[in-house]
Amino acid sequence: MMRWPPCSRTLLGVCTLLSLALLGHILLHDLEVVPRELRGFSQDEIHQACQPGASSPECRGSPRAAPTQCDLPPNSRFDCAPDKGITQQQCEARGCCYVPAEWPPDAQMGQPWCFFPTSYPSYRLENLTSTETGYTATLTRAVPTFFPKDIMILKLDVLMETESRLHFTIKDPANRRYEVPLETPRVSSQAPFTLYSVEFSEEPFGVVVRRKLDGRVLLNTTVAPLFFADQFLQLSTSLPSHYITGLAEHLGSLMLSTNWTKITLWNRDIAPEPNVNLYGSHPFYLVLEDGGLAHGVFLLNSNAMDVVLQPSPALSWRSTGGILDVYIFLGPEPKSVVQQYLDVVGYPFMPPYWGLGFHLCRWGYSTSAITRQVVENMTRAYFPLDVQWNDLDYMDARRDFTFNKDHFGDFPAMVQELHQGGRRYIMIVDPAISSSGPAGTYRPYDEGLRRGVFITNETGQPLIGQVWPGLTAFPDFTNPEALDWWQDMVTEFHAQVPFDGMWIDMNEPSNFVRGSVDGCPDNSLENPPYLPGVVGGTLRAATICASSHQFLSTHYDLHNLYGLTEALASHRALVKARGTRPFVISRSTFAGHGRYSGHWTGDVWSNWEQLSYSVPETLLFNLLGVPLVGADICGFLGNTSEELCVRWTQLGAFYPFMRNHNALISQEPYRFSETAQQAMRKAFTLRYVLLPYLYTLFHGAHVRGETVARPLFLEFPEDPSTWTVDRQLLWGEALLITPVLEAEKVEVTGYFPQGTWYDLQTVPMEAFGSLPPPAPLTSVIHSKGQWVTLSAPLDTINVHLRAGHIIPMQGPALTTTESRKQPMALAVALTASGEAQGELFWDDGESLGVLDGGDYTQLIFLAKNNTFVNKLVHMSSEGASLQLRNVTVLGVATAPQQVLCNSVPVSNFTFNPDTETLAIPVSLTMGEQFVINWS
Ligand code: MIG
Repeated sequence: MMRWPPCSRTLLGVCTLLSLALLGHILLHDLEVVPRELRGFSQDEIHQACQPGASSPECRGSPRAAPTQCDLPPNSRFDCAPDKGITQQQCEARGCCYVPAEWPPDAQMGQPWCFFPTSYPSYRLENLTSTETGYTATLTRAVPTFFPKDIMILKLDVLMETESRLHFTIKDPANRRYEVPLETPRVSSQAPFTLYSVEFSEEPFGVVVRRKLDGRVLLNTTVAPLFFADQFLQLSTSLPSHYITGLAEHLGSLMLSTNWTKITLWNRDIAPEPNVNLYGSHPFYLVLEDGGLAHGVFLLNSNAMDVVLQPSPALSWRSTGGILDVYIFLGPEPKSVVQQYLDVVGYPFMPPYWGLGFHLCRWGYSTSAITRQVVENMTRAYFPLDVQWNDLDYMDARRDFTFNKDHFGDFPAMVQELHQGGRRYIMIVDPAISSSGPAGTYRPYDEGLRRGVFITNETGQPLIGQVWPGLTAFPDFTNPEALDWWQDMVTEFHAQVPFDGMWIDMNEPSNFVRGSVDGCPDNSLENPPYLPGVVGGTLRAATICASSHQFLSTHYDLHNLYGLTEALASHRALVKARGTRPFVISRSTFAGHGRYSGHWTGDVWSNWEQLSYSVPETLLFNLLGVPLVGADICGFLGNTSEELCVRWTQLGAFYPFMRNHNALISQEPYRFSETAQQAMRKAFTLRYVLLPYLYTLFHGAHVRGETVARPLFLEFPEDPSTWTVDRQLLWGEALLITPVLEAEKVEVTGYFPQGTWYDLQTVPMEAFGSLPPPAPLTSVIHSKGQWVTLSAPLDTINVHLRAGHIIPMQGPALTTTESRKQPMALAVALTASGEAQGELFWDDGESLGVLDGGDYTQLIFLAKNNTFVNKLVHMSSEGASLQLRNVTVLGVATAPQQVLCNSVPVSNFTFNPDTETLAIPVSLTMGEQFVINWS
């Protein structure tokens, strides 16, 4: 039960309001309750600056801002010239304050010289009324802003949807504007109790959201004026802390800098570098508050936008269209914030088991013979390989749904052979469809034309750009007909080549010419009054014309959804073509992408910097509900070094999606020295041994909205030292991975939260054959919450098992088809009080609908008082027959005299007093209930 908020004197009105609201009697007059110190500015001040009815274009005739209203600390100044650089005169003509300022050290952008006075006009709240779900009100603006087409009357809807989720929208009541076509939960009545309270400021209009528990203000939009013009929407808020993450996709540390940072969301094909708009857009952030509570905010808007962070701290959303559709998630734990966000955008899809194995790809496997050879080389060198890939090389003239009859003449046979070897096959598919051949020669285009699936230009003809096959048209995946057409193309091609998954690239969408081969028209969508900080200085850079037409709206509105909609189309098509769980990996993404597909981080360079950036990127996508993510192992652009490739393979073994891929240069594991290969093999073995645990984590993501790879702060939010850790990752709750991310290092320093951490490599896994013998000493870390320097020779990636957890493991093999038949083992890591718990989810690894059909096995493991048991939550025959051969208990302080398994003495147990490890060979199946105890 949550406590009632403290009713301090200033807040009396609020508490009154809330209590009354609960009783269903809202006194609307009580709403003038935002405490003065929270307000951006007062009513009097507003009247001073801009008399209602004034009409000059720049604050329409307002007098210069009075000097006192300009007396704001630099960090609290909100930019009054977001659209362009302006002179003092122009600034003051806007009714704003002009104060030149130094560029703050280390800031990504300068602080504004022209900023809003406290009195700058905004909207006024009127007619606030209660509804079934919350409140509704009208917002009116008396004075236009300096952007064209202000919407002077708006409708506010506040929906108190769940205990922890508040939702509000601001729209134009007179004209329907574009809204993101994402299916979101509909709620018909107000939550009976909420963790938040909502307050409104009447004039200037603002929303203030507090956490009832401690009264902390999580959102306060009164800090700057609200803008709602046709092509410029701005909503600013204070932030309760400097610890903010999210707002993908960008390259950089996990925590964003509030020292004047701009994040631009406009999906773009570009080799990742810091401070530029990248392939995906996720307008969601998570903030860690003092004490370790957390909240999140999601702006459901897909238009090109900037998000500005400043040191007060505050955040401004600046979007170029759509509506303001805002969700606030109260947590209070960071884990719950992620889950609450995913309740809105969707939980991740469940990948097939084989998708968690190793994937190998290269741009330049130019024939099927070479591709086969690669697979054979992997096997010869004893490297696992689950999925072989091909890049553009397989295609005929780089056209989708074709294959090159000279170089890949036996393509279907090659894929069938992979299947016979227990492997799977994936090939690249680009969205752009070749449009240049004579009619009747290329079915995807002919059919697409006939069915009207392509994005059109101003003349109503398919917009033509240029991508790999030459001239191309772009399917519009927001058109239901295009989904069916795509499904037909996929199914027909699958009937020829029985591929297993799709790699969807170039779906920002990427275009080698700006806009189209005919350029773009000159209109306000192409040249918006506010242009976010996009690379290339125009919306059409590396993509198609913003004003081109799609089924649901203009490309201007839908651009950021291109990858998501193609992922949905591909996911759906694969279900149809194959009838088992789809596997799609996409470059471009949007909020909610994880429902349909995973993501790889694009064209990263083979260098150490990119290696280390891949950790925060992986963590970030997990927070965004896209757990199936990874970078190209050993790097994509440029040439890797052996050492880099070893370290990258070690880290890559802990990417949820593990693929080695490169442009043109060979970097398969077997290319390197025997020493390097040994080191890599060790990492591969760890990966394959841990797959049952990884799969169980994906199940948790799929059914509970959990993360797979997760930042330390998710598990240890109350320890602020964890908040900025982004060179280590956790797998679930139990495994802490501390990779080496720098050249020529044989040690690595990592943060170990308070507790006991067991070096996973001390678990005797001889049973599995291929792991090296236990490493000596330093194996157990008893941490007070501290940085620990670990030994990390080239053949080692440090993996620690957290006390209190039990993980399932399985013998490795060269494919998951084989490893799934191996016996299992359990590692039981006891806390000081001797307890631990864990879980296993198991099914056939690829069928659809196993949860509904009940064809799965779910077990819980519990250890306590020198006793270890399993609990059968759900059983199916597949899981029931899994063999369990080994139980290793870590943290057994005194040598046991006797071990019993189901009351039968185990004679051949071993105990290592140095590592406090008790190894118990058993002969059980997972489907039988067991009790193991030691004394
Ligand atoms: O313009 O298909 O990010 O992984 O190898 C480059 C060729 C197109 C970009 C992808 C990369 C892929 C490459 N593609």
